[in-house]
Amino acid sequence: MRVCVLSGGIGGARFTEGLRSTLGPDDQITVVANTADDIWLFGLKICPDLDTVMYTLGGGIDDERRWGRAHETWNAKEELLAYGVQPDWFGLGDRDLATHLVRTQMLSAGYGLSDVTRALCRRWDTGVELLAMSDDRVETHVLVDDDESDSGQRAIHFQEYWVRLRASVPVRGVVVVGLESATAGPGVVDEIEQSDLVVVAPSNPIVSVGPIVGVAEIREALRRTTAPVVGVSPIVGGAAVRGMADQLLSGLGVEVSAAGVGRHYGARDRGGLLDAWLVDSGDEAEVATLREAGVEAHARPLLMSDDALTTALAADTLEVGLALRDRPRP
Ligand code: FO1
Repeated sequence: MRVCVLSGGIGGARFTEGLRSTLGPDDQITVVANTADDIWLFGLKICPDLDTVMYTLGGGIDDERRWGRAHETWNAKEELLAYGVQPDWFGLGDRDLATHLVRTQMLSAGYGLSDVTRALCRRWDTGVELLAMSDDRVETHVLVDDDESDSGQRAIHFQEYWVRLRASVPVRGVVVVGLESATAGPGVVDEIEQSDLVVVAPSNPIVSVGPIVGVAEIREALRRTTAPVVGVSPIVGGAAVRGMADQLLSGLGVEVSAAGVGRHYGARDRGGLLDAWLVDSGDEAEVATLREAGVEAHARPLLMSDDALTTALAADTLEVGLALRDRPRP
């Protein structure tokens, strides 16, 4: 079986670990990862979501941060601080730096981001194919209040909004720079069209899933594919499991609930993204309102708090997806 996962960083990587445990050696998993989190710092191209997926599936992730490398040291960061160079709020570990050095060196030699990702993954033996949503430069910026500027707002890079400000200021808008002209990364459209199932991972709907489905060719492929598209809610009990999805959703006027995100993605047969939507067992009451919006919802345990639960969630997602595939298409 061929499964294609649309993923951001932490939640999507964890879900894909569960999928890998559920599927067998003859099955194939492709992860299409968000690249709009990417940032150029100190002359290096940093790709947080690609790296979180690669490190997590390759066994190199730091277990409690869920980003960057295990057994990390911070000598280079301390030296940069001593030179007083900015930004000092983004943690670049010594081991992690090697990834960015290799990536930047290959990009400068003319390789595309997807080629670079494939080369880096050879070391990590992730057991999946990891694709960049696009090889073009795409960067999410967040509009925040700024009483110094005459417009009263300014756009800051998502990483500054999240890492420096800890999502502590109101979101007035999100602008994904470069998205309208971005083309799908090599292999992405084929993968979506050839897969037996497409899963929208429990990632941030605004800054992770949003940019991926915002790539026109990807959005069209998702409309066309015969594969069922099943999503897993990143919102459980009205709150984000991790990260800052609630601040971004409410900032953009999307209800912070499994039903709110399901409606935001929309039912595929009404021009949206989803054929089915998994909500947490505790949010069972939202299934009915989702069905009114034409989104077929199923309540399952969504919290991936250990490997067994993560694997069970992946199995549930496959079960819902394959039941859809076997259903005669309208
Ligand atoms: N997240 C933080 O909260 N603090 C950091 O200093 C930080 C550094 C960092 C370096 C490389 C990398 O790949 C990710 C990093 N992240 C950091 C996570 C990053 O902000 C991700 O974009 C988020 O996890 C959201 O996807």
